[in-house]
Amino acid sequence: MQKRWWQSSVVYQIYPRSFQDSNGDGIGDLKGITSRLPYIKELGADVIWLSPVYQSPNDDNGYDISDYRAIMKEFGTMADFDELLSQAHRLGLKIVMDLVVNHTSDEHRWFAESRKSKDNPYRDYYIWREGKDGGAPNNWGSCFGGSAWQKDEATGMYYLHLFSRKQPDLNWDNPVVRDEVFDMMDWWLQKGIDGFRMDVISLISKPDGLPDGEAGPTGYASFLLNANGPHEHEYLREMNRRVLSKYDLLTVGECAGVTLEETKSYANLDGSELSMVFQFEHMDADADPVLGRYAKQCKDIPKLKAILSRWQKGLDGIAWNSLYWDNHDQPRVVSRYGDDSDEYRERSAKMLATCLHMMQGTPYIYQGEELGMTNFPWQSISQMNDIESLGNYRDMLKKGLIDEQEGLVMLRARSRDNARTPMQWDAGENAGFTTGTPWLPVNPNHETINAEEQRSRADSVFHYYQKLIALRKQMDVIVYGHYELLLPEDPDLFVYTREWKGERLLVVCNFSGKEVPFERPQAFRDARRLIANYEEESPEGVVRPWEAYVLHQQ
Ligand code: TEU
Ligand code: CA
Repeated sequence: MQKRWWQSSVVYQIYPRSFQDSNGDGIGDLKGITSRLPYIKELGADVIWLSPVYQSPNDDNGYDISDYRAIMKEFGTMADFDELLSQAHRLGLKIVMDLVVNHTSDEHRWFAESRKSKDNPYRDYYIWREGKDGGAPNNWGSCFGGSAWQKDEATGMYYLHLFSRKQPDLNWDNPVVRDEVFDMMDWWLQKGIDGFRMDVISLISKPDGLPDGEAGPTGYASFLLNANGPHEHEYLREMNRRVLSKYDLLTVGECAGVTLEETKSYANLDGSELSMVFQFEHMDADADPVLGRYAKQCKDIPKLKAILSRWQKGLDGIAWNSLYWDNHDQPRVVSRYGDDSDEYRERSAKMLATCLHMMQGTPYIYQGEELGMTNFPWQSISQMNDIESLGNYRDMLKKGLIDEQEGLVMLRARSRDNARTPMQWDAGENAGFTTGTPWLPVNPNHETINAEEQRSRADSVFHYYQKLIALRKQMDVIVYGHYELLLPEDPDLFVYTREWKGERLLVVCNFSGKEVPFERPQAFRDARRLIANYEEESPEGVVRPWEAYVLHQQ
């Protein structure tokens, strides 16, 4: 198998709005990111994924782009971007940009033209349909609540928006749209960026005839109808042929609704489409089957183990996995699957990191995950910003699926805002994120959870991530080893092995705060400890609360 650089890389995701403010306006920016590159270098990550920095009215915090070749004013200038890119490359860090081309902002000039008239040259850049029975063309719901269709007064027709009404979907069936997108991608690649994370790329080919979907109680269900459409792989292979194949890139497709089988095409090691995908099955493992992700948590460790194991074994030797718990859309994993109390927060954060980073695939670290940052203690919905959380809250309230108190409990656990509170750099004012008023409140626990404190303490979560990253750089068995799950039915222990050319690892993770019985397999009786989140060796026959360790057998 030909080895690719991104198979042994570790990616650090930055949400620019919340990473580092440099001019005191309370909003993160490019100069702030540049000032923090040495921190990322020290952690050991070698690729940075930048969430969108393009011109945007920020209806969805930059995932609604009004000019793909300009930098959002709040983030700085194109000169600031060029400086960030050259500083990153000087430090040996690669930059992967966020490509958002399933939709644009409604303030993009293409849409401003398209909505003017039915015969405008840009009309077919977007998806317009006549209404049906006095309403929307079909029953699709937006991922952000409400209908996926917006009636436009100028022509009396409806346009499709799987996300907010300010994010009209592009019509990928129009070859001119594909030309425009590929041209823009090449423009960025010519500047020297190192790849793309492709936003909801699994939704670009809509189902023929746009048929009604399963009218699930929330929009999320019908929006997923669009995943892996009839021309999906045709368009990605065209993108690969015309653009990607001319460079040596990391490309990761964010693929809502993608299956393991489909991923063997999306992320095939033959390089015909993308390097890898973000799949969502493990992210939906604790979602309510009816109310979706914005519902009471239904944590089920055997289910989580089965899903991740299926992907580990299913892609081995055929395609490539991404590995992630956190990103800007997910609640903080230490609050979701760990224990964010003072007693066990660091221990469980290290356990979760061990579980993920010892798997086959490219690991992604979301800003603050390396510190064990937690969800925010929201007191009221009015503190929140996220269009998806608030849209689903209003939708479910209106449909009588929840009451206000249930809604607050739900959003406190699941809102995307949990990932978007400012990065916690130090114990000082606003955690060192800004000298101004932060656009979203800083977590009060920054006084104890912050980068400065952890960089100075050898047994911190930060230094534990540093060790995991260093091990990946040294050991092929971590990068390429074959995966086997042990104890599939155990409700608390996640135990698996990796094997590569005679080297073997045993990875033991306790997803509970209990002491759990465990007999070490004979084959690892005299193996050495590679990394562990308890100083002392494990007592015989048990695994301690939130314990993680890895044994290495040459
Ligand atoms: O997210 C796509 C997507 O599937 C989201 O609906 C995600 O699954 C959900 O937020 C999880 O609750 C991408 C971006 O990551 C997200 O920030 C944008 O809001 C969305 O696309 C539209 O661009
Ligand atoms: Ca700023």
